Amino acid sequence: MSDERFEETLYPGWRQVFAVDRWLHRERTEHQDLAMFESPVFGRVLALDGVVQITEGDEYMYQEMMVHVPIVGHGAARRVLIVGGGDGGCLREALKHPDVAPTLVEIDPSVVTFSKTWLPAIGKAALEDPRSRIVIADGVDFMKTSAETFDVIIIDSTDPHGPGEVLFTQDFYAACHARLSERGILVTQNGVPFTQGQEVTDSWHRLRGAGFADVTFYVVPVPSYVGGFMALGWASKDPANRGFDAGEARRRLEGRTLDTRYWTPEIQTACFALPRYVQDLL
Ligand code: AG3
Repeated sequence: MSDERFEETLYPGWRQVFAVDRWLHRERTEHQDLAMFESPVFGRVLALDGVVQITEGDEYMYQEMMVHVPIVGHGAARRVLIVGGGDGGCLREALKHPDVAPTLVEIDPSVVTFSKTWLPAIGKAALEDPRSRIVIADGVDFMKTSAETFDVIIIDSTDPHGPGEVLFTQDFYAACHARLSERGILVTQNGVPFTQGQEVTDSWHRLRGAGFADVTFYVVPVPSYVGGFMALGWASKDPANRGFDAGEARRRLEGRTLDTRYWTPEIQTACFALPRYVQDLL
């Protein structure tokens, strides 16, 4: 092991430090600082503006929950939009549903290019799959100018600092609401409630303000995100998109088993059970 280190700079008073076996790429793109390295515990890691976005070791936990919970919740999703997620991981999960036609809208083409080169195991095949439509564009512009409708919209963003900030506004949530079909579902990356509770509270108010009938959060542990426990925002036009049991989740897959390492039909329902301190943020 070399003495190289990568220090995450998300919180002024709390640091996580990775030993770096090898630097793979580092660049200041037009939009953000991009760092890729190989670490002993997590394998390859992508950080944007000093914040870990994805690691080979634990990426499945986050990506599977961002994607399968809304798709299974909807039950008949065809048109799925992913905003951000240029690494292709969420796209890969969406493609596990044979009827889904996924569109990915990513603002930073460097994230797509360098993820294909340095994190091929995560999303290269998905990013090159003929079923995937990749659009390099600003997510807000796309949402406001597109005339398309989607059954599920997944906001796979960075935290609300820098380029990701606009993706946490009520205005943007309202634009998503307008692009969703009748029973549509929006899910959002909403931070770590222990350290970023205000983000959960703010998003809850804004998602409700944007007109969704059912707004809550669901949770997933992600070891490489400092604090370890993520809240994902859930905003749905139809309250019946959640609250069903594991048997119903199985029936919706019509005998297919999703090839997953975190998601299970039981977790589809269990993930909506919120610890008291998270409930208190709403
Ligand atoms: N984007 C979510 C990164 C969130 C990091 N935030 C944090 N640790 N508070 C991941 C992109 C993967 N497709």
